[in-house]
Amino acid sequence: MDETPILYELADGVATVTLNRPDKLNSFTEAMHAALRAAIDRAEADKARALLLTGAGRGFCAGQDLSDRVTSPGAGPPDLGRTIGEHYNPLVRRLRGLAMPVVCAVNGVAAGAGANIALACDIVLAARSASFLQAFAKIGLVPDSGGTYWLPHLVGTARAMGLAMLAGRLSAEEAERWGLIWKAVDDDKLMAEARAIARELAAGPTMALVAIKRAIHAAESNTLDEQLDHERDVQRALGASHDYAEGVRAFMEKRAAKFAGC
Ligand code: T3D
Repeated sequence: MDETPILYELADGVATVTLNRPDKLNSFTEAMHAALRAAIDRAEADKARALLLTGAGRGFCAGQDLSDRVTSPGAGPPDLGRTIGEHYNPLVRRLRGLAMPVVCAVNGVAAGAGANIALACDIVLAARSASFLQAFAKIGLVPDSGGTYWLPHLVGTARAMGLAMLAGRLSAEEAERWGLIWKAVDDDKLMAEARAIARELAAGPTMALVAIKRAIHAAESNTLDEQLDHERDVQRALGASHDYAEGVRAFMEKRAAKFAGC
């Protein structure tokens, strides 16, 4: 049994959450899902202003732990719809909806749901040696955890089809070139760079950062007119925030702003 399938640490307003089943490339068990939910709850209760997600060991996450999916003769098939509905989909929705920026440091291979959970985060950095693998077709499944949504939106239909159907590895550098992730980083600099970005975001105007996240996601389905109206409404609300007043004051006084996140 895993004692601590998820590690949690809070420093400088950043909640760092580490997937911690390194011997199995941090693949998901039900216990790990539960521990991850609890860690995100804790980040919210701690009033963290940014979340940093990464993996322990040489992998980021290899998706579902397939040893939990081996059926014995005579037993019925596993209900994958249940686990997706109870665990993976709520996790993706939570990361996308979380009221703080989410940085993902992909430290090694990200396969299956592991790849798509990384893509659900707001800013994705990957070690140069890391790779992304839509492993699903290799085991007779379709990309889940948002995979069939992220791929065409991020890299276009042709590349989405190739990645999903051929289920080959995409290097971190190619993922950056294709626009799947923000940046590939030298392995030995990954965590320092990811922490620096997370700390910068945690010291930033949280309300505005969360509004940016939501506005950019809204643009995936809005028309230009709807998006212009959305920007007007959000800007009106932000114009009444402490951080906007502080940002303007700091600019006029030629000093760094001290954002409070409200
Ligand atoms: O089921 C549901 O609820 C529906 C939801 C599904 C979501 C999904 O994610 S389905 C897709 C599941 N994931 C995969 O199909 C990926 C399986 N893993 C791999 O293809 C390879 O491990 C990798 C390409 C990711 C990495 O390859 P490599 O050669 O670097 O490492 P390895 O030797 O294959 O793996 C190292 C160990 O981790 C190994 O254990 P061992 O032999 O040393 O004891 C391997 O069995 C284990 N491991 C890796 N991935 C998984 C896993 N064990 C269980 N489940 C895994 N997904």
